[in-house]
Amino acid sequence: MKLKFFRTAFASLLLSATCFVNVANASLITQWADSVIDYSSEWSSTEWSAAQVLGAPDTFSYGDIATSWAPSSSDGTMEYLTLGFNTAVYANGAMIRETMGNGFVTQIDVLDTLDVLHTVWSGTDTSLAGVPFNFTVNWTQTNYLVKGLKIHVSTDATASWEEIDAVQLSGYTTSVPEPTTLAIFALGIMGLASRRFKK
Ligand SMILES: [Ca+2]
Ligand SMILES: [Ca+2]
Repeated sequence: MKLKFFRTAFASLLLSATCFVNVANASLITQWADSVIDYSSEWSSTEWSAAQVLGAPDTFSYGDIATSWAPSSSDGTMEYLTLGFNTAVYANGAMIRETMGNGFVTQIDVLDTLDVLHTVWSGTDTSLAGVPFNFTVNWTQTNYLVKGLKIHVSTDATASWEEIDAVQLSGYTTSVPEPTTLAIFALGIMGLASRRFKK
């Protein structure tokens, strides 16, 4: 009886320690886009270029401002930007800073390290109009590493230009174990523990 109690307590302690280590290792990082991989169009190669979305925000007012990307057409087209990030992560969210014609994102794909695109969100972009707005989307953490984002834009969202100042990716540097994985791991530890006590 006493041994059984001790065994269970020992196993629980080990499992708690394991969970703690896993959570501690899985640090959430957020990063700004670091490179332009591809784009449908850009207003020019300097002002309103695709490269204007790189790095931290630098468009601090709402309006037609050259430090944001604008496609070559203000209406009637479907556009996209594919952006790279310095550190590949198990991604769980993105933030797109809209600074003109807000409400234009139609779909977000993540680009994995084997260059395969996966759609993680599509729907209605509910960004507030008239102010720089951080459109934030979250999804279930990917079980593969993500190195880029493809953002789909409809220029028919508003009668004005549609413009993006900056894009952020969030995710974990290590894969967070799923509950089933943890349960199997716990069973393994209990098995090991009971074998040790039987000797
Ligand atoms: Ca438009
Ligand atoms: Ca910018």
